[in-house]
Amino acid sequence: MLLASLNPAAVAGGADIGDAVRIDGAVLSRSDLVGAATSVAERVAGAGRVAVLATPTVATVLAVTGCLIAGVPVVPVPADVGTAERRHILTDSGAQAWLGDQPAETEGLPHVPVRVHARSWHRYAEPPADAPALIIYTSGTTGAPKGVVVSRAAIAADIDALAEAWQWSPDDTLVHGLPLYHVHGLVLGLLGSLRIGNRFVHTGKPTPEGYAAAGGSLYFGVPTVWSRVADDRASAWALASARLLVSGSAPLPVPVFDKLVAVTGHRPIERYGSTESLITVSTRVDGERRPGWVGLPVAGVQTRLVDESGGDVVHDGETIGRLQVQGPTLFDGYLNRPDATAEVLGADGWYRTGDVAVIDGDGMHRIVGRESVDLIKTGGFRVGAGEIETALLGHPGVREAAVVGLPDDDLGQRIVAFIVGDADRDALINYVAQELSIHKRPREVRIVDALPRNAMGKVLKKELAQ
Ligand code: MLC
Ligand code: AMP
Repeated sequence: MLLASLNPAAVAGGADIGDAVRIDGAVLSRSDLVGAATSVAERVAGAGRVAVLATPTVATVLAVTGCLIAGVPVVPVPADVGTAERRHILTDSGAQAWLGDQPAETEGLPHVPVRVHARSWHRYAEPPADAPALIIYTSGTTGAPKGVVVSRAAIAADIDALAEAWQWSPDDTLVHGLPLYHVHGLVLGLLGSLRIGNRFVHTGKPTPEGYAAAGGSLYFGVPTVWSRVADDRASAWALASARLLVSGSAPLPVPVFDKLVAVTGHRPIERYGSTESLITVSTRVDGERRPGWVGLPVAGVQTRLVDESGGDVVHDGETIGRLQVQGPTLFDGYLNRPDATAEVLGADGWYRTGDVAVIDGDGMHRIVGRESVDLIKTGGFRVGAGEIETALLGHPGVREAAVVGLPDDDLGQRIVAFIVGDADRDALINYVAQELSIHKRPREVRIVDALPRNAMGKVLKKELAQ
């Protein structure tokens, strides 16, 4: 069973915990979760796909859980989504309804609210393991985001592998304040907790104060969050009593790792993955936690490094290769995009991550960077330069646009747009926030006379980045 801790028999048999989920000021017991989510399941059973505006609320928790009970694939929609991106996700996914919190604009679809106090004790048969659980939209270097089809089996395999690496158990209290529309917050944080059976606390926003007040044993954060925690000594000290701090979704800078050790006493666990592969590499509770390195493949996963012609790259800790991964945690493909799927997922089952890495003689992995400058990681969010450029070109004041990710102490990379045209900088930032999503907005707009281009007319992004 994917959400093993919600097995009605176990809950009825006394395996309930009174505060299984804490979110947005509400508390749900295990029995509340089963009863209310099954009631949601009764209302959506038989639907092809439903969209959930993934705000951090009880409604979102019950909507996602209810769909997983009924075997209805969920399309999580970013809580801060804008107009064009919302329309794209709904059209591309073919979602038939909105479930849970009400979106600003329904795009003509029915909205089904979640009744938090309704209960059903109907018992659904467990859907097939290879059935899709989630369709998570994620950015590529160009074009609109693609829907990554993630199966129930992939989620189960990933959570189990991480539980083994981290000694994650029902005794844990897992705390995070990350978005519930990506792998980190949703798959690992929420679904992980509902599979393992630990208490789950969502802090609303991932603030140092929120983390300090939550009294957890297991904390998840992106590097931006850990950097902010490390700079807040009082909050950081409150995490000293935790069991494990885990960082992922983007590179954890070595100085932040070192500072966390100094202020919390913890050497954080680092783990690496993606929407397409889920989490494939991690340091272990019982293993070395080396700053700047993301660890070993988790149980069931294989990795390899290849050169430009596909040949094996030596594992000497120095020679850089393109990282590929294989195993039970991989996605099924991009929805409606066999072409894009074939580009990254070989017939041999290896997923080409687009990341470049080194592996040392002990199998430890270090992520060196991305193959393409056009995929930006900002605050742990993956954002394609192309989608922002396309959005900006839709503004009447923009003639040319080039977007790059520049190094940023807080966000890792910050989105910077270079514009040829005549427009107000703040208006352009707001325009992207309203069209795509707030977290995809450029943090900075620079108006230039011309973009540097090569003889073929291609923008020289490396020059812009300097
Ligand atoms: C700012 N705001 C605006 C705005 N500018 N609102 C409207 N229009 C504008 N132009 C508002 C926002 O709504 C928000 O309000 C507030 O300003 C701050 O927003 P922000 O600047 O975006 O927040 P920031 O502090 O920069 O966010 C940092 C962060 C965030 C770390 C909290 O980046 C984050 O949550 N990152 C997590 C990403 C993640 O989970 N990635 C996992 C991908 S899965 P208000 O009121 O809402 O605060 C993956 C796999 C794996 O990668 O390996 O894990
Ligand atoms: P996403 O699909 O949003 O999960 O983004 C996946 C990408 O995030 C990966 O391909 C990496 O580029 C990056 N990433 C995730 N975790 C790490 C990590 N621990 N260190 C470095 N990069 C990471």
